[in-house]
Amino acid sequence: WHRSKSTHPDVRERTLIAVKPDGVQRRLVGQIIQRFEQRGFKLVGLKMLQVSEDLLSQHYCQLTSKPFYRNLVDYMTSGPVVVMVWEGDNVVQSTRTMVGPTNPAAAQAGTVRGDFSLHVSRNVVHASDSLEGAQREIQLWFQGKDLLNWDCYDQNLTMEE
Ligand code: IDP
Repeated sequence: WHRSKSTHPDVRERTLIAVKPDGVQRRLVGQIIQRFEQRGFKLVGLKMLQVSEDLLSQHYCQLTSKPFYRNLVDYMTSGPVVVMVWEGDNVVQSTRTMVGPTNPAAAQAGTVRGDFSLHVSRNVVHASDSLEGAQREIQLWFQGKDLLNWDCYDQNLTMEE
């Protein structure tokens, strides 16, 4: 994405998506990535890691006093996660819709959680829930140098210039 070619002065909206340990163990990484790719969003960062409790407590800073927090930490540190940054118009809200509500019991078929999960404590995927949240989470999980500004050859077909 060359700024000189664009009428947009800044990089498009970005969000943080993570495949949680249950999704990685169940070999769902490819299918989850495919959904965001085929929608037309652009992948600008990707890594696999074993999450530290310290990172998690920052990521879930609003949840540390919840009764389920200890279980959440155990779940999220039970194995590797695959964390990604996706870019595109309205990407925060659109990917939240594609992921479905926090509790998979309420998730519609066709959403990631509605298709792949049953329980709130094993809901396969994380997606930032607001623009501010996305910016905070992206900074927490990625260094700026690990996010790429690149031209996707078909972007004139998927995005409005
Ligand atoms: P979100 O992941 O849809 O943004 P949050 O409310 O931020 O939802 O909760 C973060 C994560 O904490 C959820 O995805 C889920 O894994 C876990 N969680 C949320 N509420 C509960 C609960 O009531 N019991 C167990 N785990 C929960």
